[in-house]
Amino acid sequence: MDHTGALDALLHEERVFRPLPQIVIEANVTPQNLQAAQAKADTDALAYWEDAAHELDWFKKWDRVLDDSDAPFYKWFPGAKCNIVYNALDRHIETGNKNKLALIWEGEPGDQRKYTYYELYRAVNRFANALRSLGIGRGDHVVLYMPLLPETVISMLAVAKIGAVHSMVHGGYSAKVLRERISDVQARLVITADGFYRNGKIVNLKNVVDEALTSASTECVETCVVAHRVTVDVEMHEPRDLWYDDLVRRERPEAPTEVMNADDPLFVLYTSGTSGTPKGIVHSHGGYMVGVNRTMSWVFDIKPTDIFWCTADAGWITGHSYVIYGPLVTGTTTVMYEGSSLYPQADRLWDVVDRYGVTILYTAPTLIRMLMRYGPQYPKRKDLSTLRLLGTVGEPCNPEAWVWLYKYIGRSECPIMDTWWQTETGMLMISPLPISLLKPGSVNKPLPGIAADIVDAQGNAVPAGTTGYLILRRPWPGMMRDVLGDSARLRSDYWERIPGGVYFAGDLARRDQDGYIWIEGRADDVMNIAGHRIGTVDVENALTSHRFVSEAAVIPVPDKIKGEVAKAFVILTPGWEDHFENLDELLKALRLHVQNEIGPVAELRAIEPRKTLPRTPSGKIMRRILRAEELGLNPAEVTTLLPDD
Ligand code: 6R9
Repeated sequence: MDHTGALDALLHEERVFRPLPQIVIEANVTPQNLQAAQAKADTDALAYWEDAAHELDWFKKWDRVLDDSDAPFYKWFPGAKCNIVYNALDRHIETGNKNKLALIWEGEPGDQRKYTYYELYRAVNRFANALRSLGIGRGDHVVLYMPLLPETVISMLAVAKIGAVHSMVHGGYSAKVLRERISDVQARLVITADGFYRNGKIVNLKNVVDEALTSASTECVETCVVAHRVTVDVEMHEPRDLWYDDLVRRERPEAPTEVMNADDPLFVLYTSGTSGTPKGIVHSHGGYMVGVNRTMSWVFDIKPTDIFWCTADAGWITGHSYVIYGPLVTGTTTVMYEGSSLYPQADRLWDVVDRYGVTILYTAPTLIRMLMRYGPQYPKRKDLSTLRLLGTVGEPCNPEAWVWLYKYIGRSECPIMDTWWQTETGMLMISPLPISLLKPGSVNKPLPGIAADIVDAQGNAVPAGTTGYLILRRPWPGMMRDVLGDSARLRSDYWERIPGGVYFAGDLARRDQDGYIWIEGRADDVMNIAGHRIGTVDVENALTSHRFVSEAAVIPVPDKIKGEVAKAFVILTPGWEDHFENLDELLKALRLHVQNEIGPVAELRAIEPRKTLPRTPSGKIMRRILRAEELGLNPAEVTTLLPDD
C-alpha cells in the first residue's frame, strides 16, 4: 500500500496523552454521557440524531428523521421547516445572547470590528432586504468571491436568510475558475470586495471578478455587489456594479426569515473529486445545521464564555462549518483574522489569541509546521493561558507538529482534536472528544452515530494494522445532498465505488489494535497541498491548455511544510524553441500559465520535460509509475487505485 503521502513518523507513533481530570469533569460530554450516546447511536442511530435535532429551533418538526427511499439521495428530516439563519441569529436575539459578541474581526493592519448577535442580526437583515430589492430570492444562486471580512459573514447569512443559495469561491482561484463556477451555478449575483490586505500589501479582487464577467458564459450575472475594504482604484461598471455600503444604507434592520424545507439547498461548494472536473457539493439547511451544532458542542465543547477561533478561510468547508455556521448556531463568539500569520511577524496568531483571550483554537497542520520553523520563542512571548482546547483539520497532523502544538501552544494541558471530515461530509466525522485518550497523528475514533470502517476494494473490512479504504456505512445529517447538475456522480464517485452501498471517502486509512484510526492520505488522484484539495487532472488540464504542452502528468510529492506539492511531467510540442530563449523561459511561462488557469492554490514544485509518459494499454497515464520513480520506490509498493482505475 502507498504510504508515501504520509509523513514518515506517522507510522511509528505510540505515545498516548491523557486529558487532565479537570477537563473530563467539565466537558459537555463526560465518559458517562458518551457511553450512553454511543449505546443509543449503535442501537438506533436515527433516535440519536433525532435527539440532536431537538437542540435546534424548527418552524415545523419532521415527519420522519430520515427518508432513505431514494438512497443515496438521503433526505434528512423530511417534512420539517427551518432556516439555519434562524438558528444562527434570530433565536439568539430572544435570549440572553442578544448582546453577546458574535463576531470579532481583525484586519491585517490591526483594525478591528466587533458585532454583538443583535448587531450582526441587524446587519444581515439590512443586506437581506437589499438582496430582495435586487430581486434575489428563494432558490437563486449567488457567488461570493470574498476575503475574510465581516461582510463575508453578513453576505452568506443574508443569502441563506432569504432562501437563496450561496457558492463561495476562494480568493486563491483565478478569474477562469471563478467564471466556470459562476456559469455552472448560473449566478444572478456576485458579491465581492475591492480587495484585502495580505503580507502588508493590498490584493485587488474586484479586477478578477471583472475579468471573469467578460465572457458570454457569465451573462447570467445581473448585479455585482462590492464591499469596500481597501483604498484602491476600482472600475465600477454601471449599472451592474453596486457598492455594498450604498445598498444597505437605507434598508430596514428587520427582515423576515424565509421558511425553508429542511432539504432545501443552503450552499454549493466546489471540490476536486476522484475524477473529472471539480464537483459542486450541495448542502441543505436542516441536516447540516444539526451536524454542525452537535459537533461544535461535543467536540469543541462550547461553553457560554468561549472565544472560538478557527483560522480557516471562509472559502473552504472548514470556514463555512466552523468559522461561520457552527459557532453562530451554538451562540459562541467567533474570531476572524484577515491576513497572513507571519505579518508583521511570526507571532501574529499567538498575538490574536492573547489579545482576545481565545479559548479554543482550530487550525491546520500546515500552519503549525510553518510556525514551528520560527521557533517557540514566538508563542512564548504571548499569554496563551486562556486556551483550553485545540484542533487541527485538513491533512494528517504529523506527531512532531502535534507535540509542538501541544507543548508550546497548549501548555501540555489542552487536548488536541485532530478532526477528519470533508467538504462532502459537511461536519466532523472522526475525531477525539475532549475526554479522549489521544495519540498524536491519529484522528481517534468515529463520533457517535458515525459508522466509519476500513475495507478492501471488495468492501470487506481489513484487519487492524492493514491499510484500506476509508468508508462510511450509514448516512449522517451533515452529508452532501447532491452534486450540482450531475447527480449521477453522487452515485458513481461516492456510493458505488465499493460494493455494499457504502460511502467511499477517497482516503486511505488503517486502524490500530486499540481501534484508533490513522489517515494515510488520498486514495485517488487528488493532492492535498497545504490542506487544500487540488485534482491532479485539473493541473494537467491547465498545462495541456498551453500551446507548447502536448501531454502532462501531475503527481503529489511530499513537502515538509505543505504536506504535499505538485510535480508535473510534460511532453513539449515541437516548435517552442522559436518562441522562447531557452527551456527555463518556457517552464517559467508554463508555471505562470497554471497560475492563470487555476490560481495560486495549485502550487507547482517542478516541471520536468519528458519524451514519453508511462501509460496503461488503454492509454491512461500511469501516475503511480512516475510517483514510484520520484520517490525511489518499486512501483509495486505504490497502490493501484480501485479496480476500475
Ligand atoms: C475538512 C476538509 C478533505 C480531505 C480528506 C482527507 C483530508 C481532512 C484530515 C485529513 C488527515 C485529518 N483530511 N482532515 N487527513 N487528517 N484530520 O479538509 O475538507 O477540503 O474537502 O478535504 O482532507 O484527505 O478526504 P476538504
